[in-house]
Amino acid sequence: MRYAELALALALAAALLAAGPARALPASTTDLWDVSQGTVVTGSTPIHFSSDARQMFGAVITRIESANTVFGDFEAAGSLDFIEWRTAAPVTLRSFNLSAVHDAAPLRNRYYRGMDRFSLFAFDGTDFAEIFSISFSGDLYDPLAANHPCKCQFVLEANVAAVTSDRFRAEFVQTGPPSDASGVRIHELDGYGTFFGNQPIPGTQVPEPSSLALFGLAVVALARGRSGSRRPRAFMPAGRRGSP
Ligand SMILES: [Ca+2]
Repeated sequence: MRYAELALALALAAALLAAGPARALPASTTDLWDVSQGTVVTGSTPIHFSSDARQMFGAVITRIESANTVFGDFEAAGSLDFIEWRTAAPVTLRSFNLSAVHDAAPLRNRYYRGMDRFSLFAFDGTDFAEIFSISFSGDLYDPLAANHPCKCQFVLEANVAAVTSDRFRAEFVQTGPPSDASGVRIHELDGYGTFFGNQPIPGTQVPEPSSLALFGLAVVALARGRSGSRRPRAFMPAGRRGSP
């Protein structure tokens, strides 16, 4: 492959990566926040009897919701649930993966164990400082089933500015009205010491799509210039890697 073609291929790959293809990152049992690494839960709002607060950090304690942490029911829509945890030693966090699951169609939807907002905090020695927050509207739970066939699972991979702490907190805002299935259900919350390569890194410049397009045009112009009067060979971009 000629230099100009290689550069163009790299530009196309960068554009595809910037688009953030959907994928489902499996829950980890070796991440920074997993109970296998010594993490302990230090506090939370009430947890549903069918689950345990530690299960969103990899523990398997109860049998009914054996892989999930479910917050208490009969709270008003918009109520806030939280959980706080401590790691065995300070860790430097650079990314996390959140997996949440609400009850499935056709009888249920996001108003049953779904959430409108997720926020993440790290203790800075004085208080819990917010390091990430995202609000959802409409069907946040994978309506196209890109990550899960039940169309009810949401997986969020995100990078955060590197932060070192041994105490963390997460908050979840409940979507549905009070019922016996209104408490938010979290499958897993994993923390990592490395950045996800397919997500923007806070504090770094992300090329605008228009910039990428201009860069691509420049590369094409360079390729034509280097090839002289010869007709440029057709370029077939590689298949979109990483897509489900
Ligand atoms: Ca885990």
